[in-house]
Amino acid sequence: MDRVALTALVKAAAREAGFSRVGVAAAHDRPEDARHLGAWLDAGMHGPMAWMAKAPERRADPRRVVDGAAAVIMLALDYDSDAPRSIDVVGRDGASAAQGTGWISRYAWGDDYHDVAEKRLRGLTDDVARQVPALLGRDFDAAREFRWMVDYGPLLERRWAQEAGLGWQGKHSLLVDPQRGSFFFLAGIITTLPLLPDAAQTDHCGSCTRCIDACPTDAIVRPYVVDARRCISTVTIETRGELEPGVAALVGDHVFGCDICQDVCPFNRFSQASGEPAFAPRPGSVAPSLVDLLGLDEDGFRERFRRSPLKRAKWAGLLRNVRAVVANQAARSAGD
Ligand code: B12
Ligand code: SF4
Ligand code: SF4
Repeated sequence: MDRVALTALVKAAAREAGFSRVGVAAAHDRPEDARHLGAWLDAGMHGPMAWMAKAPERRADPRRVVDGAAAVIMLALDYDSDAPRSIDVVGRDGASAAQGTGWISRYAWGDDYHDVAEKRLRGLTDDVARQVPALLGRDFDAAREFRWMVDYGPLLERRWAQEAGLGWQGKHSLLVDPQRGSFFFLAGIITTLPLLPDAAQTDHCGSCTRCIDACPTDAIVRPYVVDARRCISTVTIETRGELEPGVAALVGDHVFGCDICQDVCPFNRFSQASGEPAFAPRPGSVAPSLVDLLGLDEDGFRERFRRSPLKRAKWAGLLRNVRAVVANQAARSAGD
């Protein structure tokens, strides 16, 4: 079989489907990752995300997920825009906070990336399933031989993406492309196709510690290790029910997600607007007015955040976060 032609076909189909970049890693066990993930889980760093603890050994070995897996195809989907960075708009320590304004993470300004990526993954799968049998000289059972996932599947996406050459895992734990920074999503496909692997990307963080120093909650407890319990992203998106007063104070001006560790990263100076219409900021998403958000009833929330990542927080969760931000800003002005 012509592995070069097979790999070229899959990569062309990925670009055709609308992914920004594609890379391939060979499927194998990564025992060190399994150990690190085990230590993270044992320390309880996954916080409220109990689903992360389900069958962790599968995340570090794709052959446990797909029988006969030979390769992992990793895909990037850029989402940056020309809109300002959070650190230039809302306060980090309260010093320059714009009163009455909150922050929604830039990944959440447009359509939900799960929907966008899944649609493209379906297109890519159909395309490959149509073309590949001629090269393989046999039938191709896409349902069994091509398992795709975005986020919730059993795959340490950033580790496999680093091995597939799409970037390196920075000290904030996110994947950074040396030319484009880190504002991109990932998706992965575990496949039986014997694709040719790309060269892994190497670490370019060097002695930099900007993300660690800038994190307002000290969630990056060691280089490459994020304690999700302390991360504003977890608190504002994944935590259900009311926030403990100490935790509510941690969110600062963030009503949904957090961009600080990425905004300070020098590699995001090279980041460019993706031009992807699905991720273009919807009106009112960049630095939204807290009064407007507080005024939303449940129907208004559904209407404004239809097909948006904010639906994950639900109306009650978003309003809880907005109330926390209002209280944080009131406490700051009282201290002025
Ligand atoms: C759970 C999760 C979260 C959790 C936990 C975050 C985390 N760092 O693990 C929370 C809710 C906090 C979160 C937040 C965010 N997330 Co998130 N998240 C995930 C998810 C579903 C799983 C991540 C995971 O496996 N964590 C487990 C830990 C143990 O894995 P790890 O950090 O990679 O750990 C490895 C290394 O650190 C290494 N390691 C450990 N110790 C040591 C020590 C040394 C010395 C070394 C070298 C290595 C090392 O080994 C570990 C195992 O391999 C992935 C999707 C996926 N399936 O992979 C998305 C994902 C990572 N998230 C994503 C995004 C965009 C975000 C946010 C930016 C969203 C936002 N703006 O609010 C923030 C960023 C916060 C941050 N700094 O991480 C993107 C990242 C894209 C990219 N360019 O990297 C992903 C890939 C989703 C996607 N499909 O696009 N997320
Ligand atoms: S997303 Fe925010 S809270 Fe989470 S690690 Fe990065 S800077 Fe810290
Ligand atoms: S801010 Fe510095 S340490 Fe953090 S990911 Fe970027 S280059 Fe690496």
